[in-house]
Amino acid sequence: MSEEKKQNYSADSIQALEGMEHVRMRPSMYIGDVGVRGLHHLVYEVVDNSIDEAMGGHCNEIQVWINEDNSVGVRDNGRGIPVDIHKKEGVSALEVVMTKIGAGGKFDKDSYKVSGGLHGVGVSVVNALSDDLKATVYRDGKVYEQEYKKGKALYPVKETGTSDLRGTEVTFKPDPTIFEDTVFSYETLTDRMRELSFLNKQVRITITDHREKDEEGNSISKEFYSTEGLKEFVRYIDETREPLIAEIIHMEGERNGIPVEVAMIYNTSYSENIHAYVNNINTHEGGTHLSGFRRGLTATLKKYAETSGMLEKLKFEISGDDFREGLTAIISVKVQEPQFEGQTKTKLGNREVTAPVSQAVSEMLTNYLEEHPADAKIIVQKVILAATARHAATKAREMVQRKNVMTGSGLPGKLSDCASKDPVECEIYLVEGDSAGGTAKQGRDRHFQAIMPLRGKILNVEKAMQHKILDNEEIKNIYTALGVRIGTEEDARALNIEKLRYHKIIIMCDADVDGSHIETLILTFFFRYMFELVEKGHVYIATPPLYLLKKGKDQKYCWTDEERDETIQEFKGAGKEGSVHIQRYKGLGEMNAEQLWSTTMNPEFRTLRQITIDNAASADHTFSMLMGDDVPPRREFIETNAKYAKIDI
Ligand code: 0RA
Repeated sequence: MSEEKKQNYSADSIQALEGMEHVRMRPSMYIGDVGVRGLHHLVYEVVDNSIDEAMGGHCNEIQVWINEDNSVGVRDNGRGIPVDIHKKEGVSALEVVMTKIGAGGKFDKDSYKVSGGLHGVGVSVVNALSDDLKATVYRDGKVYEQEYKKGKALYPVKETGTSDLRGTEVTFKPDPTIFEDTVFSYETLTDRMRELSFLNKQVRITITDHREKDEEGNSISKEFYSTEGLKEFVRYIDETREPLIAEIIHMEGERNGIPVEVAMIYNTSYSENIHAYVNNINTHEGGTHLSGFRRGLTATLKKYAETSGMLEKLKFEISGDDFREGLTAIISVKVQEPQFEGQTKTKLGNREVTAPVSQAVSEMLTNYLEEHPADAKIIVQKVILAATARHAATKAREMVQRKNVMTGSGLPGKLSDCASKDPVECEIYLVEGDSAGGTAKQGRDRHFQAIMPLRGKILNVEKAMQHKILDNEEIKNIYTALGVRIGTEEDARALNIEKLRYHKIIIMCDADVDGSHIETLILTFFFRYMFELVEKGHVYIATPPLYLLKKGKDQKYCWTDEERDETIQEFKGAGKEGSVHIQRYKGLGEMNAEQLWSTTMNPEFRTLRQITIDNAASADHTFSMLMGDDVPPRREFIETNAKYAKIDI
């Protein structure tokens, strides 16, 4: 920092400036990462402030928009950030909020502040990481504004006019020297806004993308408004599943000063879909609130089943899992000082939260069971069926486990393992079909690339019971090859990930409709049973080329239709006689080993699509739709996405 700058700031401002410098030096400490995730986190941070304002009852509309230059605007109709001079700092409160790390809302004792992003860092962090940011406040009949560059105010807050409006508007453009990529995804933001509208009912949230126009020339846009909150959230997630009971079970209230809201339903599927939120953040790793939910659910249902005498003939114990088969549930708690633990800091640690959630669930469920005896019976029957199936599954699991212990000699016969034993450098290709598997085996670098062919269609795990899944030859092979354990009885998705034998798991399918269906089946399996691998970024999709273009001695692989058309022009432009020969690759089998290696497997030239989970609840909805019985919505999805031919979950 130069002497000159120092002179212009008070001691506190110097600290503030250093805070802002620190954010720019170590952005990941504040926003997690500087990739696509971190980029979108900036928007969530700004929106969270408006959500806070809504939760305090001061605002009911939030607008978010992406501009053509990839800057993003967020506007609410709240009270507006105060602009009067902050006593201690000697500058406008707005400037303090915008430029001082950790200042956000500290001087606002009245508002109900529990939100504030995963890292709870505040809008000043967004400012520090933006090339340009502009804040506009509509308050007391006036309009005020201030602009910043890389977090530094360009001028003191100024009054720019009069207005009857109320609220705050922030527009910012992320700094491209900090972020790997500064292009916002409309889909990612849309998923989050939908989720926020369910979690904060009766707030109108709109998202608009000015980069994309519809047929009439209007920017594409979506509006979310939820009257019933979590109840509607459950209905949305289970849209294409068949309900087992008449109504969504729902409760909302406060226990020991902790606001708790829960909504749940049983459906005819066999998967467990519980999404637990703390202060609007999806806590993937669970924690005390989830334990409270499970405890309340198990205790209440068990008691009911025992009292009703329905368990008399059952010869074995019912386990926790059995109560959650075919269950879709959302839990949302608001915690004043959340302790986030776990590897991705998405596990709630606060002990005091378990009992209130457990009590709330018990009361809610007890009431429902008493008022709906027919549904109660159906639920208990489903639990008994799950327990019976699990009993069979335990045997299947033991079989696979035993095989796992023998690892080395016990690897699947179909696996062509690699020479290296260092998981960090090792990759496994899960290849559609034996023949393509053979080609991949010839083409690979056997030092670090393992190949395992998968035969035919892999089981649709959305529609099969657990013991069937664990009995499936292909699925057993995947577990054994990867070296991970099949989940424990308490948690079907808990893997011993430290035993993972390959840090890259690459799904390689034909570039046709069947191939993309198989890809989706495999992804569904990973999402439901090996979530941790997806979450930690171990799962990838290989991208074989779609075309090989030849003219004379020139040849070029193309991955998209646009690329193909450009190459045709390029080849024609070269002026040589003769026509361009176009080969469309329909399957991996049409390539020889060398071609497959150079286009799709050689790390120097290949493109791998890493599968990431932006939004678990939205992915849940997508997978149940893609893999469920409901054919029309599936068709619509595949058609609307055919253009991009990609599946991001
Ligand atoms: C502190 C005090 C007051 C409003 C806010 C913060 C506020 C912050 C944000 C951020 C985005 N939108 C916002 N809206 C309001 C107002 C206190 C008062 O008027 O008495």
